[in-house]
Amino acid sequence: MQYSPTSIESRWKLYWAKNEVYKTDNHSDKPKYYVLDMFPYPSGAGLHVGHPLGYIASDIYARYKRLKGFNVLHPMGYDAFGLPAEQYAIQTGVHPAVSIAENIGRYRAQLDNIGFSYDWTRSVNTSDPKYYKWTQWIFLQLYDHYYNLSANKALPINELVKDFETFGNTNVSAVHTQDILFSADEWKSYSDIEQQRILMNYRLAYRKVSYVNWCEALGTVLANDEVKDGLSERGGHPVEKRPMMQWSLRITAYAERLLNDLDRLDWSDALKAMQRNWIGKSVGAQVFFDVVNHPLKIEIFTTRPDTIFGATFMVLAPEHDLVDLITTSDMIESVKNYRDYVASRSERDRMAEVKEVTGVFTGAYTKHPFTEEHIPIWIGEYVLKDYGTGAIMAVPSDDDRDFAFAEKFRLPVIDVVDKTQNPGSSRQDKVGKMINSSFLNGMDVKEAIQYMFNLIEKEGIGTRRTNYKLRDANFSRQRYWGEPFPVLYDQNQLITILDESHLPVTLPEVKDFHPTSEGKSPLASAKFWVNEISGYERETDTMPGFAGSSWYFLRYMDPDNETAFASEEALHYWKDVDLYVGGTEHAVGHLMYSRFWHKFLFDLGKLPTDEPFKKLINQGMIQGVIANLYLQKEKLEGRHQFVCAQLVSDDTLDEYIKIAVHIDFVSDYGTPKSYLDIVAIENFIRWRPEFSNAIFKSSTGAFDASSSLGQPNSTFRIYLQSEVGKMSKRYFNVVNPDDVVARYGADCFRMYEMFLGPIEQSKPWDTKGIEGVQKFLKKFWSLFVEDDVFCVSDEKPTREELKILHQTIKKITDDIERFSFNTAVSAFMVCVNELKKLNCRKKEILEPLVRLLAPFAPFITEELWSQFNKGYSVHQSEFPICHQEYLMADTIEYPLSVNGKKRDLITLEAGLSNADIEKIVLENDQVLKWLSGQQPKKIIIVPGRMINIVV
Ligand code: ANZ
Repeated sequence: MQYSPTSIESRWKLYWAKNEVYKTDNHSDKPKYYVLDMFPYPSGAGLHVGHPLGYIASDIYARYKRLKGFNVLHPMGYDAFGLPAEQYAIQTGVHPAVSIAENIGRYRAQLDNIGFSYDWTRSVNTSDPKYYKWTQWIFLQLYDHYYNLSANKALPINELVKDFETFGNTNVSAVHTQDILFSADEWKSYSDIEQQRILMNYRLAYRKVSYVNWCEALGTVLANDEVKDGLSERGGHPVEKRPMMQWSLRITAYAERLLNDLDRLDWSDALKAMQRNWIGKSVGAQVFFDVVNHPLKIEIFTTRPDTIFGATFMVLAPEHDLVDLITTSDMIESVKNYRDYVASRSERDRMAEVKEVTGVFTGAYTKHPFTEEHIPIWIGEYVLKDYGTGAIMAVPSDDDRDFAFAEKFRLPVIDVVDKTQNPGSSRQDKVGKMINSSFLNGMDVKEAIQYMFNLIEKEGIGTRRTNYKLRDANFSRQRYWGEPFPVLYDQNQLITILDESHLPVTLPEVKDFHPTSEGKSPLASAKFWVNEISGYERETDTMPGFAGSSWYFLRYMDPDNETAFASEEALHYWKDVDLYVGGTEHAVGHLMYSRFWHKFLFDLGKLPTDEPFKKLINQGMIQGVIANLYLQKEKLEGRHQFVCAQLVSDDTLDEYIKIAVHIDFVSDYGTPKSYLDIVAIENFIRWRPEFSNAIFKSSTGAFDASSSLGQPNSTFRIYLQSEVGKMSKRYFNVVNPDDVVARYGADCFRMYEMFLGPIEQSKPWDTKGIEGVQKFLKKFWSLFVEDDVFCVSDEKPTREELKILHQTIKKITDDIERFSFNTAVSAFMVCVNELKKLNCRKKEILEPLVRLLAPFAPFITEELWSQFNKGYSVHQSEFPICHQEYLMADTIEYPLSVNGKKRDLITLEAGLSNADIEKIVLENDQVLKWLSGQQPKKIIIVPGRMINIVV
């Protein structure tokens, strides 16, 4: 029997599948444990070696927990709706369902290749109508509920309607968008359309006109987290703000619970901080300022009411409704121009730290509520329309942005906090004593803040108010490849919601996947589908990518259920995810939306827990080496690019464009940070023909690639440099796990990925060390097999061998519990080396060792285990237990005393009985000397510590 990973792997893959070794039952006496991976979007590119990093870690843990006697749920599925398949459909006409099915096939093969212990019978695909039926169902529940603040949970909208019918809404305590007060009679007098409009203010899924991120090139609206620096994350296309009627989810209703419940989660501090910042709670007050010569009031939001005597100007968001009403005639022109300028800027640009300070004066003034002084009202882009009240009192002495504004427009600054006692404190720090502030003078800042909150409410000039940065989530996309909404509109735009019996509303076939020119989804052109139900039109938007991924972890609990998203029994058995492993890129989007949906379903009484993911680990990224060619940007008479031969020093790199090249290209033609010669240039052009018209130039002359291919000329060289960065198709640095597995075996691949470093860290892929892991596996094999024969003996192990085994069991158990897999791999290496040195072939040592390694290297261990003829899989065995007694040293050095006085040191074998020790002691020369023939009265032995002879 030879160690051949390929044949071992194919045999056991079949065996596992045939014998359903990883199938998990919903009925078990064992305690449950749920290990979840963030499911992938099955892209055309397939998996690269970076993707399985987290999957391997979670698989080790799942296997470990199974061996520890848990009933482990460890599923995998596909987040299959989304843009790339649709873009591909637009380009090629291939239906997204077809390309996705193909990609899923490839992903499945790649995952199987790595030996994951998923229960594939539970797999989900979010684009499968059997799955999205329930995504649509959850949407209907959101539509049918509102958030009641007294109950602090979601309640049926019908109950709210009943309240409206009996009391109006004056006493309703519910999260809502707009304040419109009405009595019961007024409510009853409203038309259906009016009532619908009012209820939209309360529903958890609702429609409103909102400014959305419109991306012309992609023809769709993007979520905030899909936009980076004013460009679409996918494709880097410009994004502008546009008003559109959209579905939204009222996640803001859950802001406080999403914030508070973070404390209960076993997540990293960094991740929790990201969620806290995203929610962005701030406690402040709304204060009203009268507008001079107007019956109007400006409502501002401030967290620093203590600084009110330092407010020297007001700033409104340029889009603020009052701007038109207060702007004086001489300022209309400049205000209009400024507003046009701001409309072209993204929210992110406006918030950016380093930027030019901009703004204009409206010509109007407010009256300070305490000093009655007149304060000029400006508009400025740094004040955002959608935060707080969209208006601020500016206090340049204590706020950096206000200060920059005051400096630029020469507005006065009044110091109101004496910071002299707190050297080094910044403008924003809330430390010091109040000055120039009338009745606040002498108070500490924190004291003054509280004093002002009370005073503002007492004087009736404002109210305390908590604000969140969190925004309701846009829930509409103008795309084909997403869940259709179960929503109909009649001629009056009155909404009818399809009930559960009409679900799923499936995607119709369309010929053209392009969004329509009015920015509607391709579904709008499927007229037969849109008008299928007479008298109504269907909603043609589809749901965003996060819809399907916000609850998939619940579906795995009961994936084939046709009458519910999962049975009550399954939900109560599995409860929540015990361990979730995934990338930090989902820190706010997916993880926030999933928590929101989970809490909502909990409010409905459907779930036994109100948080989905108890423990969460973010694996780092496996990076690639990006090799770049530098081509000079210069042009010759409108002709092509040059490639320069001169040495490029780091500070002249700006003049060059970088072109990522395949790493093989680099290693064949020179190492990074060197030059490529003419042969390399020719090969480069063969590989990237789009550069075949380039002129390659050196200090001595030019080389026209198109006409001179093949002419050797060693003076022409291309500059090369490398860096560590993302592994991505676009950098030509992708390593396919299939290739690594084919060469080294899946066990080696798994252990090598773990060996690369701590799981949370990012690290470059580098195959240098992989041979070390391969050697380890061969050595491990050779403990069991000599000259192709399995030769494990029944001989009793020595203390030393037992110690090596049990030390390793202890170390591996601790490491797995701490998710420290790289140190575990090293510990295995040390253990095997030591046993090899002792030439240990004993079953009592090697059999537990196989079970210990099984989570890490499932194939080789299964093969060796089969030689012990147990009749079941090693993955259905038990994890070995460390016995403390074997951990002790082999020998112990005892101080030997006579009548309490130390007379000698003796070294004894560990584990001797007291009788054995007495016998040895009484033969000791020193003892014999001190006894001088007498019999000892007593021999006191403290095991492992000391021996005393009383004479
Ligand atoms: C006066 C003041 C004095 C403020 C001072 C700060 C420091 P957080 O903590 O982030 O909630 N603000 C309010 N609404 C704004 C908007 N729509 N756009 C831009 N800025 C806005 O910040 C609250 C503070 O941010 C508020 O308190 C307000 O400025 C500003 F020494 O009021 B402050």
